[in-house]
Amino acid sequence: MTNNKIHVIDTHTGGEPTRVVIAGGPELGTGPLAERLGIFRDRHDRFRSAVVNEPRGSDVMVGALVLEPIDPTAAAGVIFFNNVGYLGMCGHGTIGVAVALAHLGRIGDGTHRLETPVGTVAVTLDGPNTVTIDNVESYRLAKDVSVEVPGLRTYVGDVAWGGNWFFLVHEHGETLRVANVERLTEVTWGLRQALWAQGIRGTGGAEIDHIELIGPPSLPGADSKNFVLCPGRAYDRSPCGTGTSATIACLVADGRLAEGQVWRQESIIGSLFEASARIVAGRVRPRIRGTAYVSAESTLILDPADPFAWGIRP
Ligand code: PYC
Repeated sequence: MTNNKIHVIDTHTGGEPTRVVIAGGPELGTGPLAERLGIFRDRHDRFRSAVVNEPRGSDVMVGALVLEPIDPTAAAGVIFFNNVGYLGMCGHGTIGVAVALAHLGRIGDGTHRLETPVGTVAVTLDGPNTVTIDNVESYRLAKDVSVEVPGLRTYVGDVAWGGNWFFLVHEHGETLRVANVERLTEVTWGLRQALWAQGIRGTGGAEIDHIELIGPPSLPGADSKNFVLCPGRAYDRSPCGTGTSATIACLVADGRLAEGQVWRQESIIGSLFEASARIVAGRVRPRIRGTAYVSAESTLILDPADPFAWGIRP
């Protein structure tokens, strides 16, 4: 049973929205966040749809359910979700959650920990809008993997983990501009389907459900620009925190980025994250810095008489 009133704070991080659910979410128990995600998915999936899908949301909306953490010294637990399912981690969403918690006065400047289904991350708040994330360990699983996309061409890219699974492509022949998002969506959606069809997977057989095209920057001082296709076919308006983490892991693996060196990642709409690598016990822990703003604080109402109360689901 879910409450019929849901308290949310909407934020956007570099243009990418996050709807942060503060109260009114389903009861998921007190187990590890990965276990709670399983309960959410198996028993309360319509709540996900109610929060992020039309008519209240849109395909681009990412939800973040704020929960009690297991470790009482952590600030919160959080499960991220979107128009089609659930995310392991979400960088832009984590920045949005930290800004929403600060808006509520629940956290102040300084470093706090957030538990996610794929591990604990640290967030450092530097004023009301600027957040630095110390992300989960990130790594490249495979380099120079060829994938043939029927009707298009063969692409070569890297498979990497940054809190979600990514296929990162540099040589794609596309121009990364907002005016081209339909073409970029066609190419990246084709890549995702081809990866699956050709049995190219992440660790443990996980689907590679985020595709990142990388190209030259437009902003002065930026190092590169990306286009990231998310699992539900929407593109990330932000530079994608987990995608930038996967990029950082690949750059370190190639010897192109030293520990602490700053990498400025521009998004397809021209928003920016600053990223760097920390090396902890020989492993890459990316650090991502970005800004988010609160755009609304509201109550969602689930009216039992509303035929679309639980969202329009495919
Ligand atoms: O910022 O990590 C991210 C992200 C994943 C999907 C959308 N944004």
